Amino acid sequence: RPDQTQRTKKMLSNDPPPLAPIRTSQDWREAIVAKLIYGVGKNVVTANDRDWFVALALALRDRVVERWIASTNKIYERGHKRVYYLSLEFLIGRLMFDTLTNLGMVDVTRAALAELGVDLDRVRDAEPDAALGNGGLGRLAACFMESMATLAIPGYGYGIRYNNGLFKQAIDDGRQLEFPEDWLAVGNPWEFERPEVAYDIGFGGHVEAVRDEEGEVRHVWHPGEVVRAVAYDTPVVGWRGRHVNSLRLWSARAVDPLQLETFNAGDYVGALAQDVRAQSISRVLYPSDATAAGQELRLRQEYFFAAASLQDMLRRHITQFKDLRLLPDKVAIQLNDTHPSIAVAELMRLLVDEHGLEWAEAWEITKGTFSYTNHTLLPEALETWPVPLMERMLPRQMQIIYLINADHLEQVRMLGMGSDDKLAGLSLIDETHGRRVRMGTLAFIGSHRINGVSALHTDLMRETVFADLHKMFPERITNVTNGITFRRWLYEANPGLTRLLVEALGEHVCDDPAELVALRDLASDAGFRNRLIACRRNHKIILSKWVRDRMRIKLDPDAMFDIHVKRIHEYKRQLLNILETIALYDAIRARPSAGWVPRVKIFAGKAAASYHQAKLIIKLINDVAKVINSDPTVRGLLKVVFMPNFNVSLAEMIIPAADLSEQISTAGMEASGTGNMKFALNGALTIGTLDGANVEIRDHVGDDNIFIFGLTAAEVADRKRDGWRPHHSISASPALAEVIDAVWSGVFSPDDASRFHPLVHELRGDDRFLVTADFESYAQAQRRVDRLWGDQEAWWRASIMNTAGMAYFSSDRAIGDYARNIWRTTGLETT
Ligand code: B1H
Repeated sequence: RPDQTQRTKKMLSNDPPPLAPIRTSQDWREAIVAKLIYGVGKNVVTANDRDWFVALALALRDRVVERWIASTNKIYERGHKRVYYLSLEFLIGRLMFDTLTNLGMVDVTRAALAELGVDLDRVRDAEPDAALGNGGLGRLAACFMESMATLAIPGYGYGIRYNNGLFKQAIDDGRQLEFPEDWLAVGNPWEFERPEVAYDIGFGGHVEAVRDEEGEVRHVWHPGEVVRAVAYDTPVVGWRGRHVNSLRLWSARAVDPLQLETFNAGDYVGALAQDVRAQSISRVLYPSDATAAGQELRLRQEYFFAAASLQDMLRRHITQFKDLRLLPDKVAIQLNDTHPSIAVAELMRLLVDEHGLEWAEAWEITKGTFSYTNHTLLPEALETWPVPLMERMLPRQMQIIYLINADHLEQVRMLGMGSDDKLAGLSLIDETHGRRVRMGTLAFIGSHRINGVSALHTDLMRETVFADLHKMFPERITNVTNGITFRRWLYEANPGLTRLLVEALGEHVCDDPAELVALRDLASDAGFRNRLIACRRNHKIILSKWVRDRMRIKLDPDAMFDIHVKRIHEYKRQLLNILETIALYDAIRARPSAGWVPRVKIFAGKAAASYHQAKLIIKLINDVAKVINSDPTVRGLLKVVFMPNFNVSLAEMIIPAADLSEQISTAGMEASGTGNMKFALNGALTIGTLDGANVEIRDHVGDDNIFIFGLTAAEVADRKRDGWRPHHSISASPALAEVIDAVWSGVFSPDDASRFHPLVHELRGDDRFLVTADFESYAQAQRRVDRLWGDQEAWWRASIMNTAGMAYFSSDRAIGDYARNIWRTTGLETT
């Protein structure tokens, strides 16, 4: 009875058997307890916080799965275009409150657990952070996944399921120590292993040219090594649970994990060696941020996940649409920086070698399908791979890159840009320091759109790194300013502020942040202000407790919380902040009763393990903290704290407690920044340079409500062109000169006077990040901050204007921009 089966299948696929609806906390409590017993194997008496976390996650996942299957079916049935977001990083953090919030189940869950004597906040803390990313780039990918689900855009994230995410940072005697992170140690209840979704990925070997029956040459790649990629899927729930997308992460293993003959011969380690080598690909996240990782294993990671993802999406496309020429209509692939850009060569290989398409047609399909986001112009972050390494590891892909380059350089000549120096700069092969493949150029010419991540950064892309490519393809570069998901960074991190916003503006503000502008009418409303103050104070107390319990430092919640949290990097200039902190310390000691604004300076962030200068900056901050925090003359006026192990969950606690947000990178170097948006959304005032998205934040919150200082990007470029020397800046600022002398002579390192000489050498020598040039302007901006703090009414008016102006920085807006201008698609209709 074929029709009958078809009908039954259809009925079931459209209508997955519904779970009992959750109407009351009792229903929900029973569902959770059932998971605790049958999913975790514990009872309510023996369960610990982690058991409750797993039980709740499994119960929630059931509620998500129905919607997930329905969403997936709908994508298929509508024949809708799919968006694939390829990223080596997804810095997700915890998922429990994302899911609860987006399903509207926070309150019912709190009540259900309370009936069992269990505290939801403790269960929340039992979830480990999924830290599969370094910093802004990885967190952006996570925000984008949530927004694609919210906008019901059929979006699939593809990445690597690292066993060990970003290292754990401990601070010992003021120094960073790194420990492996182990987020999977307690199991991951959100994911589904898909052992049946597995692809074989080749490496090395040789290429054979064979002639087919028609006399055409075909290229067959015979890899020397094959590694298997296995899929793990995590559902991503959008706001109000209307749509659910998939994050598919690949895990690596050997095709034959156990060499039985070797084992039987007694070589037990050798018998497993292939599996160890294969698994090393998905073992650990490279901990570099805004620098290229540059190791052979990293290239293996990049190819492994790009190749697996392409095979997966081509299989899905061919099953549904049969015709690869439809790829650009039905598939958009977004490359998150150059890290997945080997996919351009790999797609060409699949289309030409495996599916027999003509080269020219394959190239049009490739360009029509890919687009590429650039996240940094820092030269040390632009990926290039040595040609000999590529030839050895990916021989066919390297041939294809040469062929792409030949066509590309031919086009350069046709456009009359073929002078020798131009050709050398535009070539896919950089010949200046050994022969290396320029992955940025590959991503650029293989894409129909290339975007920067803020207006300034996109302008600089056109003027600097991609100037010649921009001349060749003047329509290709476009801007999509970054955004953040308000669900996590406002509703979940700051429920108090969210409640105030809902009471003031109506529930609808949660669905359409554009309505936040109406808050401007309340900027001078005393009642609203006082409730905001209470909410901020509450978060400052929570943060103070954390610092007291873990660091034994007492903070005054009535002091200004001045916060600088992000990766530690010279261009982000934590050094500028701590130098100005020392100057402030000197000034307070000189005139202790001059009416200083009490401040708490909070720092947090990780340095790449091999980045010595950044690690020394961490040590300096900690050494300065030790001196200042134990000096009775500044007690109650100044404290310095370096919070260890900054991560997504810590950010969720810190950001709502901030009065002042430090965004002080050297202009032209921070492509966008997204922390800047999170702070401003939560009502912190920004002290910042005209860099990255700070420029647009100023435009949206108004000049009077942000503290801008320092050289502009153009001025920085001028200084560098004219042969910048820090000498004049240092001698023009007695305060700065004194601070640098103090650091040099060991005032903060009496046990090792020369400890910070490398930092001072840099400041007095090249000062590549223009710390000394901006010092005075920064110090003056800090005194403007003090003055505004002195007028609390004015301060809180500015704070409200910040929250009110942030709608533009929602990742829903950013994803809307990508969908319209780059992916050429829309969301599915949801009801
Ligand atoms: C950003 C990176 C990055 N830009 C190389 N570049 C990496 C580069 O492992 N690597 O090799 C890892 C990360 N990350 C950041 O992206 C920018 O610095 C921020 O300004 C920006 O906000 C963020 C998101 O666009």
